[in-house]
Amino acid sequence: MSGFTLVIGNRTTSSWSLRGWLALKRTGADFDEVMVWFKRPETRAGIEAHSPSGLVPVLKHGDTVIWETLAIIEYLAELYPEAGLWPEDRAARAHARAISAEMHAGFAPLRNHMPMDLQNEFPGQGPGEDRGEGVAGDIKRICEIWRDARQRFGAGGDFLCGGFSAADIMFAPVVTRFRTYGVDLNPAAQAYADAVLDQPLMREWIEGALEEPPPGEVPD
Ligand SMILES: N[C@@H](CCC(=O)N[C@@H](CS)C(=O)NCC(=O)O)C(=O)O
Repeated sequence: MSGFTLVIGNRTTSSWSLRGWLALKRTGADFDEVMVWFKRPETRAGIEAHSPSGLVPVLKHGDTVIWETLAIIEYLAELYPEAGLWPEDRAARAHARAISAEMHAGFAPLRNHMPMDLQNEFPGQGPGEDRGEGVAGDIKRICEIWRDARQRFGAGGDFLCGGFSAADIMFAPVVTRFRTYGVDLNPAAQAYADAVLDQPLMREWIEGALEEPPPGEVPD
């Protein structure tokens, strides 16, 4: 047992939990999972019992408590360099870190107006539809990021910098949002999105989400 505990929210809607879980699963390490159900009277206390920021995911490793997804990724990348969370090539690694940081810090309109929901699809909300102020710009920038990374660093595989890396982990919830909200993508962006959705760990998370009760209806 490697002594990790990962505290997450429910799989259907917790996009940051998906990122932390993917990063930890990529290391191959065993871990215990603590799930805090969202939208319940006890949710706040449940998260605050583990998280100094009041947010999940949180990674616990012995006495070490790590919150903030990028810090979790960096911690795991140091412990498990062989997991390839960051690309080996320095330029690709810098690029992967830049786009991961951009994802982490930005795209508030997309997050607010297109929340992750792995149990539902909202068809008919095509590109001409009004998704909310700023969302179209976010989608455009994300597609640029994907195209640029794929062109410059993606030759070795199907993902942004070739192999499945932390950059793909950071964009994975966005891929699901594009599917949920029926965003039309150009063929290259769609091929990338399909590769992410077909990644085995992504499939495992989504299968778990589909087995959950609908958000708001949680088991006693
Ligand atoms: N900046 C944080 C964001 C974490 C975050 O926003 N987590 C959401 C879930 S996806 C949360 O814990 N929300 C608590 C709540 O809704 O009560 C990170 O990188 O981990």
